[in-house]
Amino acid sequence: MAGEITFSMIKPGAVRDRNAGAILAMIEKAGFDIVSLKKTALTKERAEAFYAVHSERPFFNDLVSYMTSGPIYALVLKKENAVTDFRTLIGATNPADAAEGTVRKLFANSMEDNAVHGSDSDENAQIEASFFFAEVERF
Ligand code: IDP
Ligand code: MG
Repeated sequence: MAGEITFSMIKPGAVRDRNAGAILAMIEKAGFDIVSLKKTALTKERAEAFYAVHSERPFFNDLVSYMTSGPIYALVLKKENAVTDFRTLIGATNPADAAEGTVRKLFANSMEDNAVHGSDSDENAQIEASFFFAEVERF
C-alpha cells in the first residue's frame, strides 16, 4: 500500500555515541513498526551508490567517508504516512534548524553527522529498503 513504509539508517556517529537504542525507542514511541533491522556497514562503493543523487554536491566525498566510518543500523519502518511522519520525527537536515524534540535536534552533531537518514518519497523508500533487505527479511 502506498505510503506505508519508509527506510532509515542510524548513521555511524549516532552508533558511535551509543544513541542507537534511544533513537529506536523514539521510533517505536512515535508509532512506527520495525519491519526490518540490521547492524551493518557501507563500503565506499555502496555509500557512493546509495547517495548517487548527491554525487555532484561539494559535500559528497566527505559524506561518503563519514558514512563508511563505522557501522550503521538499517531499518525498514511501517506506519500510515511513513515517509512524511518520519521526516517530521527526525527534523531538518541541519540540526541547527531542527525542531525541539526531534531526533536530529537531540542527537545530531553537525549537518553531516546528523544521526539518521530518512527516505524522501514513497518511491525512494522502496528503492532504499531493497538496497539493504530482501523481501523475505520484511516482517
Ligand atoms: P536529508 O538526509 O535530510 O534527506 P539530503 O539533502 O538528502 O538531506 O542530504 C543527505 C545527507 O548529506 C544529509 O543527511 C547530511 O548527512 C549530508 N549533507 C547534506 N547537506 C550537507 C552539507 O551542506 N554539508 C555536509 N553534509 C551535508
Ligand atoms: Mg535526502
